[in-house]
Amino acid sequence: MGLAFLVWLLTAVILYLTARGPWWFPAPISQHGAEFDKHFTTLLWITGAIFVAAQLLLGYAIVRFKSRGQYATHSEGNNKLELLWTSATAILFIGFALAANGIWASVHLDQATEAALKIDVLAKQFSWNFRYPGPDGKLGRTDVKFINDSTGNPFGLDEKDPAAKDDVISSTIRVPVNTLVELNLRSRDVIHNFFVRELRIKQDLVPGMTIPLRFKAQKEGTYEVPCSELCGLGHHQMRTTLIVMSNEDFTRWLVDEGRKSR
Ligand SMILES: [Cu+2]
Repeated sequence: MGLAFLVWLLTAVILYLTARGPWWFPAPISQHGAEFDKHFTTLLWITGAIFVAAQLLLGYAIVRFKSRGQYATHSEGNNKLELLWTSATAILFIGFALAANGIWASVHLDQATEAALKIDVLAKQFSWNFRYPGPDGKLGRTDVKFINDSTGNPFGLDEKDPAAKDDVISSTIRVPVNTLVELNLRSRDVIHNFFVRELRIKQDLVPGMTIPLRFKAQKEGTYEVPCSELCGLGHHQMRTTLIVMSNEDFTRWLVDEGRKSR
């Protein structure tokens, strides 16, 4: 009886901490972030109900089949039951995956239906660099042979290209609120990861690949962007901020920065 009570008590404590615990996700700031959360909550309710039922039954089994001095009997198992719970688990998990597929695809696969603000993202040990097209709307030409961190040219911008002159390079990422943004993620050395909790976005940056990532931030504010792939000794320092600004503030910032870079 004592053991069964302990199992039930632990279940009650877990339920209480889940319902009242102070640790939870920060509020989402994007459309698909809210959808992800809805899916997660549904999933948690279903798996939570199964968990509680299993713990209640476990306690019941302890009480009901407590050793009363008899010998245990050998069981060959029950094929029908095995088949039932294996297929039920499989259907549940495949169902969960299919239900979330649409949200995942809208972030990673859907073509943009509206004009997106394009930002080049370059990760390297151990910093982030963001590049904006500037007032002309065009990203300038780059070449690896121009890459020079000491002169502030991590992207390798070709100074001779007129389109490159007004490109804005920043170590923080600033975006206008309620605007579709398309990042092109690249890495110069090893795998890094672009992670913004409030956007519910997490994407690897893989050397040799340009990976597009779209999002629309719906709330102004400052959010942390920690590199989320162990990338070397300085990994812990590799963090920056995402600043979601009003449209006017963003335009002003871009024009100001564009002037500075010329
Ligand atoms: Cu990194």
